[in-house]
Amino acid sequence: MERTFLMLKPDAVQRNIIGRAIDRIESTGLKLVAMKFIKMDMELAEKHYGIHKGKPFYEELVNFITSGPVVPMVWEGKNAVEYGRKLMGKTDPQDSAPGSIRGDFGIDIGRNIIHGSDSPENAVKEISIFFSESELVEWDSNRNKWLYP
Ligand code: DAT
Ligand code: MG
Repeated sequence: MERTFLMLKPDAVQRNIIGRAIDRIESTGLKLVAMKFIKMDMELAEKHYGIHKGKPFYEELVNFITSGPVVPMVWEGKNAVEYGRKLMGKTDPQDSAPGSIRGDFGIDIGRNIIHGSDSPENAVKEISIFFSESELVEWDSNRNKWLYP
């Protein structure tokens, strides 16, 4: 089973979208492994978004992500990284299909509700930035036998 890192951004928290976004993720069959409610500081933001340093939107991005609380999460399941990206939609909500989180709740690329890992390698990195090994909860979901043959 694969793990992905998903994080609700400050706009999702401020607009009271936390519950509805998590409902979509949880309903698919992905299993929650870890979750926090935190305000990121600039050091954490620069670690998380370091790969975008130098891009024209970088300053706005790190200022935005530190502007209020976020909900970092780890979810586990079949093909979790790619499936997570599908649930989120495209980077720009304007390009995101209706039914996706960004497509249904966003309108501007600079306020796109949710972050999600783009590869299994980056998922491992991002999970380790936000969570210690002991915060990743091992548990058996009783619904798994109805989700997987
Ligand atoms: P994603 O979040 O879909 O993985 P990304 O990693 O390319 O997209 O960029 C990280 C975030 O930066 C993205 O969620 C929103 C912001 N961003 C990306 N491209 C942008 C652009 N052209 N203008 C403004 N913000 C942008
Ligand atoms: Mg990305």
